[in-house]
Amino acid sequence: MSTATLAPDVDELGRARFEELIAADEKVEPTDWMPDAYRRTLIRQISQHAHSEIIGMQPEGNWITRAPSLQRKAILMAKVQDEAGHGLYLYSAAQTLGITREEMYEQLLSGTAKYSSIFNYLTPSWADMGSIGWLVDGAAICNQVPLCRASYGPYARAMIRICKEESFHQRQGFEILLALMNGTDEQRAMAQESVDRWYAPALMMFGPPDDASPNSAQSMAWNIKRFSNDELRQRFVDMIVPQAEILGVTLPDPDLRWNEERGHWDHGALDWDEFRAVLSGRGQANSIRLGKRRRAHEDGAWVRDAARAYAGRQLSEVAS
Ligand code: BYC
Repeated sequence: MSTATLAPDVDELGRARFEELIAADEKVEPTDWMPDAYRRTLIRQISQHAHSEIIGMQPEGNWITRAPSLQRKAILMAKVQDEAGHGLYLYSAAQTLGITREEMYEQLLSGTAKYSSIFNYLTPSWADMGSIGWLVDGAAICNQVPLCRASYGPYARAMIRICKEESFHQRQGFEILLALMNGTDEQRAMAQESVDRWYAPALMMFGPPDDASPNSAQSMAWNIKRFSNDELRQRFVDMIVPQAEILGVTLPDPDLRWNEERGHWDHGALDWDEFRAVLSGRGQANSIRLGKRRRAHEDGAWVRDAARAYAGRQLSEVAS
């Protein structure tokens, strides 16, 4: 029998097994057969998530040398290092799908891969470290806890550890803002001004509204996404309204009100033109973020060369 006649049977068996796994809500592992589109979707989402973690080190890295105390500096350094770690777990998870790390870096550096819109905003004040922790990591947790149950095993397992660390990140941000809100009038004004800038961009992190989200339906059918973009955005708003009250900050949304019938907080419309502009490279900091990443990659070339030369020598010693 020729391979040409065998191949469809192998694919059919693989497809049936894949559909069984998805229907039973079990994990798909790297050695399992999977449809090309499922593989491509995962590579897109996981690599973009990894890029977001790596680019996401910059807005906070900007404040490490200017943190207001030794303790704040130590905490911020630990958080930024965690983000590097998250990027590495995620690149490793994506590599199990057959893409190399070099290909992913190339997509990021050439601007063909996206990373989260939120990291294209500037961090001009110390209070932004609080807002990033509270709002950005808070939004990340709402989005990422369901990803711990994503159907692709390596992604789901990476997300479990990431979510544990994100919880600490959110608390440290909340605590920075709480300290400022318990401080002087100037400190309170600094915290409020920062929350005013980060609130809407944080809500946009969840992606376009459901009726403008081309990937959601298929990703939900494959158990990659468990909730829609709007459902998760709603969860986030419901979570932060009482937290804002504890902090004593005002959320900059005149349409924010409790909807008795729905049992949720209604929020105002978001500026999706701004979101699209940021995605197309016209945000406050797109060129700063990518420029810095490209320079870091070039500066690190000697480390990669040295590691390759060392690995080559080890291999030739084993072979001889
Ligand atoms: N920014 O059909 P949709 C962190 C794109 S890092 C940019 O709804 P999907 C942290 C989307 O990719 C957190 N692009 O897509 C790190 C798609 O374009 P493509 C990062 C966005 O994939 C350091 C198009 O819009 N989190 O926490 O079903 C310090 C249509 O969207 C955005 C993740 O990456 C956006 N905000 O759903 C502190 C989570 N939103 O790819 C904190 C994992 C949408 O077709 N990712 N787009 O060209 C996801 O959960 C999903 O990919 C999304 C989008 C919910 C983001």
